[in-house]
Amino acid sequence: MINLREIKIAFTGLDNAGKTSFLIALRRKFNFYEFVKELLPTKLIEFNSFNFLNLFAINIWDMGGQEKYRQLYVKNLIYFEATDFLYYVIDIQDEKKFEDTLEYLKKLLIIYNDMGYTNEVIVCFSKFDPDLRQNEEYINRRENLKKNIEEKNEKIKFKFFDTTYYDISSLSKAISYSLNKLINLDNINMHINNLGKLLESNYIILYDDTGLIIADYYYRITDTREFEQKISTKISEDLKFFQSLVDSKSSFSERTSFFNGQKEYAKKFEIPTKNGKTVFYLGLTTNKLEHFQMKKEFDKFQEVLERIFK
Ligand SMILES: Nc1nc2c(ncn2[C@@H]2O[C@H](COP(=O)(O)OP(=O)(O)O)[C@@H](O)[C@H]2O)c(=O)[nH]1
Ligand SMILES: [Mg+2]
Repeated sequence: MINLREIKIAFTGLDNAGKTSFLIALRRKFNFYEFVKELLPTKLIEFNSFNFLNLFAINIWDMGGQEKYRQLYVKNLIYFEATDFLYYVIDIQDEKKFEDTLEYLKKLLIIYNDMGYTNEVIVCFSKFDPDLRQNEEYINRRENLKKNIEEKNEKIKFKFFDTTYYDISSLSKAISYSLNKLINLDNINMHINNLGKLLESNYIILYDDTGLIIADYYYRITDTREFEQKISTKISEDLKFFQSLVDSKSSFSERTSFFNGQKEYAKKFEIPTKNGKTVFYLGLTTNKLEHFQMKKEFDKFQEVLERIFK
C-alpha cells in the first residue's frame, strides 16, 4: 500500500447553514434526502474521510457552527492548522443571520491570513434551492453578499458557488473545484475536449468513484442558467445510475439510451493501479458514431486513463 497524501478541508459556517447535510448528500448521492431531514446539530467537529483517485486521503472537518464551538475554535488555532482548502457555508435563505455570518467569516479570515493560508476561500451559498435560482430577491442577496465579502477582504481570493441538496451536481461542482487543483488534469481535459468535438457531444463528464467531477466538456454552454437547465439534471441522473451500480453490486458497466435524438452513454472504467484499482465513470451524449466505433473510442479512453492514473 503506498501512502496517500493527506489533504485537509475545513468546512465552516454558522450552525444550521447546511454543512453537514452538504457532506452527507455528497457521500450518499442517492436516496439521501430522508437521511438528512432529521440531522442533529454537529457536536464540535466531525470527520469525513475519503480516498480520492487512490492518490489522496481527503479529510473534511465539519466544524459545528454553534456559538460555543466557534469561540473554542478561534481560541485554539490548532483546529485550523494545515488547512488545504477553506470552505465557508452561508444559508442564503436566512437573511436574519447575514450580519452574524459575515462577522464570523471575518474572524476566520483574519486567523487564516495570519497562518499564511493563500488558497482561494470557497464560499457556498447553500439552500439555494432550484425554485429560488431565478428569484430576483435571492439573486440580489447573493450579489450583495459577494460584494460585501470581496470589498471587505481585498487581499483574499474567493470562489463562490450556489449549492443545494436538491441538486447534487451543485455540491459535486463545489468540492471538485478544489480537488481538481491537487492534480494536473491538463492532459485529461485535452483528451475530453477532442473527444467532445469528435463525437459532437453536448456534454462529456468524467467522474471519480465518489461522483466528483474530474474533467468536463460542454458544447456551447456558456451561461450558468443554461448549465443548470441542461446539464444539472443529466449529472444527477448519471450519478444516480452510477450509485445504483454500486448499491446493487451490478456487473453492468455501461448504459446506452436515447434522448432528444442524441445517444447517451454512461460507462464505468477501471484502471489497475498499485493500490488495487481506480474507478472512473464517464457520461456523455453523441449524435455520431456507431456502437463499434464508440467501443473503439472507449478503448482509447481507457488507455489515456491508464497512462495518467496508473
Ligand atoms: N431547503 C434546504 N434545506 C437544507 C439544505 N441543506 C440543509 N438544509 C436543512 O438545513 C438544516 C440544517 O442543516 P445542517 O446540515 O444540520 O446544518 P449545519 O449546522 O451547518 O451542519 C437541516 O434541517 C437541513 O435539512 C438545502 O440545500 N436546502
Ligand atoms: Mg452540522
